[in-house]
Amino acid sequence: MIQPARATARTQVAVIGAGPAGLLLAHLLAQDGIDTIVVETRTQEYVAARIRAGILESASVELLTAAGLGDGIAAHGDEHRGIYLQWPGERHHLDFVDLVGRSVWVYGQTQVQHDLVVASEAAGRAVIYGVTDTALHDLDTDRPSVTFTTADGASERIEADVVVGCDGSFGPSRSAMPASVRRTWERTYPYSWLGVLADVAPSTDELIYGWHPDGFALHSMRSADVSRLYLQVPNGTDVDAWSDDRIWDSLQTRLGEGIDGWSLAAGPITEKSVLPMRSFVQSPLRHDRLFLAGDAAHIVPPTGAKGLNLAIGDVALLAPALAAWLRSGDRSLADAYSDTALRRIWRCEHFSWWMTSMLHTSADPFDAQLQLSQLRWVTSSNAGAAGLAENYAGLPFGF
Ligand code: FAS
Ligand code: PHB
Repeated sequence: MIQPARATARTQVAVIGAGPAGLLLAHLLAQDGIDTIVVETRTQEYVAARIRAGILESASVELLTAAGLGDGIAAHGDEHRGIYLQWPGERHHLDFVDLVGRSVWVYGQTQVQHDLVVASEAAGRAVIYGVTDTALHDLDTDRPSVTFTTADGASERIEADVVVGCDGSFGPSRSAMPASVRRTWERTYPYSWLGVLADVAPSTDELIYGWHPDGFALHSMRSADVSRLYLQVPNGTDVDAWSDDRIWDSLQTRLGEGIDGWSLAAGPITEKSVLPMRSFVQSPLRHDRLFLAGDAAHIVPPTGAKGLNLAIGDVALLAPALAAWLRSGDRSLADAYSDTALRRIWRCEHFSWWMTSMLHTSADPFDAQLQLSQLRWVTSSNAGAAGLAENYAGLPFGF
């Protein structure tokens, strides 16, 4: 059968994935006069509706604000001085502003994604949703390209100077890196998170990370009227095996045991899902004309609230690097991108593993004593608390 001719478009940077990494990269490149086309396999509505991260580091807020994307954060974000760490009978507040001079912000990824889509549409940027068969070609030449099938079945090609994989954990970009140069590290944890969104005012002013013999629990939030909570559950947990009553009872036990005068307000659960816990890094983040950013390059367990912030951090490095290369031929930042990004990635990988290991319980009583000892130290030692604060509140993008 004669293949239909591919319609071909031409741009400077072809971006695969319209999640926060892809749309923020296109936004920042546009501010440097660099043209992009973004292709996305899901619909815009699907991407917008995904319930994911909830915490922005100060550096992320500063970058988004400087890029003209801060109005939503200023109007609806909630600045937090720190978090609570607790175990049965004890709850301790760590004040990041006192400890390291930086705060964090509660502003959901869905809100970040909304702000990026609004900015993208206002600028008339090309984002093609609903594509299939995405494939990357000629990445080791000066004419790399991306081919795909559009939602209405047309075969298309984008020719670019550079291709950036912002296609998350399951996109094609990772494996487009030649096996001869790529290296991966991975750790799967022996537990998952059951996450719920509930139409009820939070029962705390700042996030509570709770160690408990029954398992870890986290009280987060999305607004003054919406709570976001998580429970450690075994891998393979069927979310339907957890009734709303069972969820609220477990959360009350794990977050309230021995905390006099405190109780958890329950309310209608509007979303619940089970999230597996994984650490993953792929190196390098660049080979010839292919770059990786965000979850396409790394995954962290959400305990350290780093996933979205790492994606923003990668793009904060990559956008100026590509702009320098494509506008003035200066490749120095592009050549340094992978090594620079990986330093911060591994710091966040370690912190996310450390928080996860400290707070998630196993059947091993020796582990439990180690965890409680670490929690007592972190909440009573200025040095221990500052170490957690420095990492949670976020290190400079160039770290
Ligand atoms: P994303 O995965 O957001 O975006 C990648 C995009 O590429 C997707 O829209 C995908 O559809 C698209 N794509 C994939 N294959 C493609 C193809 N072949 N062609 C075209 N497009 C393709 N982080 C936290 O900090 N806290 C949390 O609580 C938290 N919860 C999470 C819950 C879940 C279920 C998941 C999956 C992640 C969670 N994360 C959390 C991490 C998350 O926030 C990511 O770090 C963040 O979405 C990273 O953004 P991107 O790199 O843009 O990847
Ligand atoms: C969230 O609000 O979704 C959230 C907050 C902190 C985390 C993980 C998730 O560590």
